[in-house]
Amino acid sequence: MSNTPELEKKFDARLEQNDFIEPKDWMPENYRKHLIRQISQHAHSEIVGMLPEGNWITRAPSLRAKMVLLAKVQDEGGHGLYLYTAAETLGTSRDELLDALHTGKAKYSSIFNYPTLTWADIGAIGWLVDGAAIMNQVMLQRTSYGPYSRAMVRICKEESFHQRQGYEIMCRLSFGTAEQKEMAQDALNRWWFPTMMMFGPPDKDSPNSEQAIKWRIKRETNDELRQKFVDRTVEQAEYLGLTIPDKNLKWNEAKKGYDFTEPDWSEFYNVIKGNGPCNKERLDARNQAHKNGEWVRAAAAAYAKKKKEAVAA
Ligand code: BYC
Repeated sequence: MSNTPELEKKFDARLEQNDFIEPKDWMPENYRKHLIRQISQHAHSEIVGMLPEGNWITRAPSLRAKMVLLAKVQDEGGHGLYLYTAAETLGTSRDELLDALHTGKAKYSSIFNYPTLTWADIGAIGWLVDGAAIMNQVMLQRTSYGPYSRAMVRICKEESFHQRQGYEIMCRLSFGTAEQKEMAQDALNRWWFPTMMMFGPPDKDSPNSEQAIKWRIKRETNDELRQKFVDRTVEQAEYLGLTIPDKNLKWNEAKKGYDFTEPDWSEFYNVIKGNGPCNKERLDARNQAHKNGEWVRAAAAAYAKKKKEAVAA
């Protein structure tokens, strides 16, 4: 068996060549742990992310809007599935991962701890939240771990439909009555800064970024992605005739990007510690859903056992 420094050297050389690392390949223990943390948090975000939007399925303003929203929320359940499966290839189990979510040990995206008060929030989530998610996930298609990268390729295709679904709602409202436009503006006002937090803390305060970039898990930093998101979104807001709630937003010719106000990072840390407006509601809903699904898991396990016995007989 080769010794660890030798294996590490080979591993680094493969990263250098942009090779994918696959489940049965040797990898440093901390690389494996880093990936389990990030991929599982991502999976949790997908399934917790179903809750704020699920809140509006029964109240969607038309049959078409209801069908589109249902499809979107269902896709998110599928994204959770791909990601949990990718995490399992690293030697953890679905039960362990879900337990960490249900007991509040694992994080999920801060954004899903805010409430969806009006239909315009469904538009703002699709436009801004999915827009931010895509910005981050496009880079993750080139992440160094094969199963995560392949999950991301598929997820990104579906996310672009989600972003358009949201922008379509924002178009309808912004070009509708004065009251509808006001609803759209109100949603933008409430979702703007929480969306900016999705990219994570500023690079100088991000404990995981440097190593993630070295391992080619992340290809761009939190600040780089946040800047790209702002630059892309300003024009979309202008088209809608809506105002981004930031007085400092200004084109900076030297950096060829916008200057903008940072979100309130104390609010971010408070939310990820469990004290956001909906943290308790979200965890309670996930725990209840897991409990309600117990008979399905038991039935599936019994069926699998019977099938195995039949094959063996
Ligand atoms: N919320 O060192 P850092 C979606 C944590 S979209 C909560 O920069 P990293 C969806 C971070 O975990 C959202 N926690 O970390 C969209 C770390 O704590 P731990 C999901 C956050 O990992 C629509 C600490 O803060 N997308 O799914 O280098 C509908 C320090 O941060 C957040 C992904 O998960 C946050 N916003 O960078 C439905 C993408 N930001 O773990 C669903 C994959 C930071 O050390 N993930 N933290 O205790 C990533 O790209 C990276 O993990 C992050 C953070 C950019 C999120």
